[in-house]
Amino acid sequence: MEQPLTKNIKAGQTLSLKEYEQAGGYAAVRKVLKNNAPQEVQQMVKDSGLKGRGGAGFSTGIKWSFVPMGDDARHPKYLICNADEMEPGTFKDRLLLEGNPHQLIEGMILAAYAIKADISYVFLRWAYRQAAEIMERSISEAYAAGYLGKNILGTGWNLEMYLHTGVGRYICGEETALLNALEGKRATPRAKPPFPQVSGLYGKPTIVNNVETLSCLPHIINNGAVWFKSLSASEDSGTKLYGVSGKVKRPGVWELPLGTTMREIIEEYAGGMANGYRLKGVLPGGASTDFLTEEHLDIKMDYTSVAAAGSRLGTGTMIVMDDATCPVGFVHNLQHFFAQESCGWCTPCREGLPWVEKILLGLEKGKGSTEDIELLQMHTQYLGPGNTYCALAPGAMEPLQSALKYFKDDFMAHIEKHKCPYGN
Ligand code: L3W
Repeated sequence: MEQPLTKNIKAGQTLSLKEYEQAGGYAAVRKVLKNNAPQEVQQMVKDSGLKGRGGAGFSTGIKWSFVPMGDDARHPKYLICNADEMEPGTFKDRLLLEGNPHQLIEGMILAAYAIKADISYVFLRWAYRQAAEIMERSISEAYAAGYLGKNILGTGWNLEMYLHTGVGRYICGEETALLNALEGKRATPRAKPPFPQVSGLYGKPTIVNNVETLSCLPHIINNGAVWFKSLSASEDSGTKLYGVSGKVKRPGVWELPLGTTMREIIEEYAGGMANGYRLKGVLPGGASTDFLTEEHLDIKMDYTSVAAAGSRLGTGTMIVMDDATCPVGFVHNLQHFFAQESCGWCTPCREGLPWVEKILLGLEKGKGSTEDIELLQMHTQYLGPGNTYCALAPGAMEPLQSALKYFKDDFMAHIEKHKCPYGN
C-alpha cells in the first residue's frame, strides 16, 4: 500500500530540508518550472481527479481554472493554504505540518505556479504553536535554498510566502472569513459569488486550498494522474488521511486508499472499540457531518458513498460515539461549540444556535418536552442550507438532525423519565 504523503513522517520528528530533498523533494518544482506552462500544471491536477481535502471535496483543478490567467489578469494574485484546522475531532493537517513541512511548501509553490500567483500565505491555527515554529523555520529554509523569493531557480518567476497565525476562531477556516481575517477585518464570511478565485484577498484573484490537498501536489506532478487515481479504492482519486477519535483502542490518523471502508478503519487501524464499549454512532468527517451507525460500517469512506449513506466525508476524521455516552449530552456539547463559534453575522446562526443549545440543555437535564423535539426539528430547517452566509450553522444541524433520526428513543427517555438515563 502506497502512502506518499506520510511515508517519510516519523512520530515526533520533522523531516528537514536535506532529508526531504534526499527523498526526492522539490523535484516536482524543478521539473515543472523548467518544462511546463502553468495551464499544463492545472490540466495535470484536473486529470488527477484531486478533490479538496478540507471538507467540501470540490475539484482542485476546476477551482484553479476559474482564476483569470491572461496577461491582463489583475496582479498580485494570491495562493492561501488553509491550515486553520479547528473542526472538532480533526487532527490530520497537524501531522503534515509538523512531520513534513517542505512537502506542503513544495505543494504551495506548485499551486502558486499553476495560477501564476505572486504571494502566498499559510493561515495557521493559533493553537498549533509547534507547527508555527516548524513552518516559520521551513519557509526560511526554502527561501535560502532558492525555492521562494525572486527569480526562483533562475526562471524569472517570483513568489513570496508568509506564515500568518490566526487568533483561534473556527469561522476563520471558512475561506472568505479567512480572507477578511488576513486583511485585518472582522472575520465574517463574504457573500459568494463573487468567489475568491476571481475576487479574493484585497479583491484580487485568490485560491484557498487545504494542507492535505496541497501536500498531494508534488506526488501528482512526479508520478502522474494515472498513478494518483490508482492509489484509490474507489471512484475518487488518491489516498486520504483518515482519523478516529472516541473510545476506540488506538485513536489516531492513517493515510489509506480513498474509499477504505469505515469498518476497516475503525476495527483494524483504530483497533476496534475499547473494552466494555459498543459503537453507537459515528460522525464520519468532523463534528459538522451527519451521524452514521453500525449498519453503515461497510460503506466506503469516499465522497459519493458517504453522501449516499446520508452524511458527508467532510475531513475524513471520524468521531466515534460509544453506548455509554448520552447522545443528547453529546449533541449539546457540539452545539455549545458551534453557538460559541458563530460569528454572529447572520441572524439564523447568531440567534438559532444558542436557542438550540438551550433546548438541548433542558432536555439533557430532564426538563424537556415533546414540543422541544419539534422545536429542534424546526431549527434544523431554519438553520439549514440556503438560509445562512456560510456552512457553519447548516453543518451544526447535521449531527442534530441525524441524532433526532437515529437516537430519538434517547431523547424521549429524557422526557419520560425527567432525567438523563445515562446518569448525567
Ligand atoms: C467557483 C462555484 N468555486 C464552490 C469553491 C469554493 C471553495 C470550495 C468549496 O466549506 C465544508 C463545509 C464544512 N464556483 C463554486 C466554487 N466553489 N462552488 O469550492 O466550497 P463549498 O461552498 O462547497 O464549501 P466551503 O464553504 O469551503 C467547507 C465542511 O467543509 N467541514 C469543515 C471542515 C473544517 C475544517 C477545518 O477545521 N479546517 O477543515 C467539514 O465537513 O461544514 O461544508 O473553495 O470557493 N460555483
